[in-house]
Amino acid sequence: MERLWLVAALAARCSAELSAIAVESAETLTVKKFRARYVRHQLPVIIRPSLNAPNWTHLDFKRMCGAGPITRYEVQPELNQWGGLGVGVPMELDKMIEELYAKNVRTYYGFGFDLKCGCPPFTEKAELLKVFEEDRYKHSEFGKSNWPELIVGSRDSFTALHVDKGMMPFWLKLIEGEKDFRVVPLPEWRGKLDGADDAGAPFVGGPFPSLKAPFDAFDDALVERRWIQERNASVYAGTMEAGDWMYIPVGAFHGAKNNLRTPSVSMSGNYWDKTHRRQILENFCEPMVAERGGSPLRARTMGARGLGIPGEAAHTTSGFICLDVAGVVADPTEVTKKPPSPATIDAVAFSAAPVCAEATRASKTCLAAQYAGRCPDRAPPAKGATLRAGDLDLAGDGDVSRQELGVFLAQAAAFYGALPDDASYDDLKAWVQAELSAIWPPGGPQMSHYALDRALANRASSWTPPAPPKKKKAAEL
Ligand SMILES: O=C(O)CCC(=O)C(=O)O
Repeated sequence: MERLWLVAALAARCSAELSAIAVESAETLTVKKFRARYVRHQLPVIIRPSLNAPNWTHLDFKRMCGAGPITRYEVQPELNQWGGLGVGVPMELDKMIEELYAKNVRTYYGFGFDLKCGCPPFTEKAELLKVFEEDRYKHSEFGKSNWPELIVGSRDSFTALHVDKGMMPFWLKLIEGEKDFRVVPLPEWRGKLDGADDAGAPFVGGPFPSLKAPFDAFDDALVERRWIQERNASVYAGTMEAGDWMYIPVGAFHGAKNNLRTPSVSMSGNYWDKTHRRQILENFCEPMVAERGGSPLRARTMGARGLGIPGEAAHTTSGFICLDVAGVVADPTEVTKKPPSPATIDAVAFSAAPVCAEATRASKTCLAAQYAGRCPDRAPPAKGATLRAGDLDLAGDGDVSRQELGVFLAQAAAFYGALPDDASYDDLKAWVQAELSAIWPPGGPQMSHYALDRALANRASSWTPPAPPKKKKAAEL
């Protein structure tokens, strides 16, 4: 009996190891297989293309993209901020690349360089992997505008484990260098590493997960003992070579460490497509509504403004992203054309039919000089403009898009009591889309502020509160 126990204990010990992140060939992994094996099971995967893919280096980026803006962070895990990084300092990309490749540089990370606007010579040639092409996030007024972004990291720099805003899935292509990834998928950490009543649990759970205290996820012996053996969680590890792509599923904790010998250059983007919709709604949006408490309709539609937090033009809220994911403010004209395949980043970023014809997020956020000749000239968005309650122009760029009007209508449904307090995202979608189509039909031309005011005033007269539930007759009681 004792011997049996010993064998079982030894087996448990041996199995308390990191799990390997699967590696798939880009040539054989179809979109269908990718969705069935990885998206559905919320598992990470490394996708490796054939050797004849173009070989870009940091020198190409220095030459092609020049002095565009990037933000430099020092790796400071002790601060326990997002990704274990300190305060960001604005820099020029070519200077940052020079600095990273010099000797004895500190552990720096550069984030946020907008490849779409800042580096057309690259995006016109670089292809986006087929499995990420149906991205809907790039159409959102409320997500990050710098899609895809260039990330550069010094030797031995790393990002501490974190979950991306709104639990958004994430892809990253390593262009130069080598990266080790550690990933804890959502089904592996929830209930095991985030216990609300468990003081020893390493993660804060819920819709806005984070590390409770700094923890070195690259110390494999520590992870194997504290998380895998003691808490029975599966933690995934994998090494990316130059050219590889990484997929990080909805709500997964992830972090990466750059090689000791060489700095790294990568491009990445948050994204979601129809196969992630339900996962985001169930794991992020609905728990966020529950956590905010009070009226579910207000929690679904208010964003920062309804909660009395002063909004900023540059500030985007997760609540607005949920309205987009749920299809409440989605514009059907933006998903009409699929890019030809294999598609360059440029073709994908500018694939929506009205991109150049009308104001859309991509054309609005690119500085006129950078996109001269392709899209209408536009002034850059006003920085730091403060939103007032009632403003429609959430992005603060001088235009009102159908998505922004959609948010306003969703909020009006709550203010005017046009929908019951417990209206679901689907109820909101039906009401907002009907109102949107009446005011500004899909594909219709940009409306002036005056025309919008008039149309809204007209519709508002029909926004009557739903009838209160009928009182039961005495006999029924
Ligand atoms: O390259 C890295 O360190 C990973 C970056 C990352 O995880 C992110 O941007 O969310």
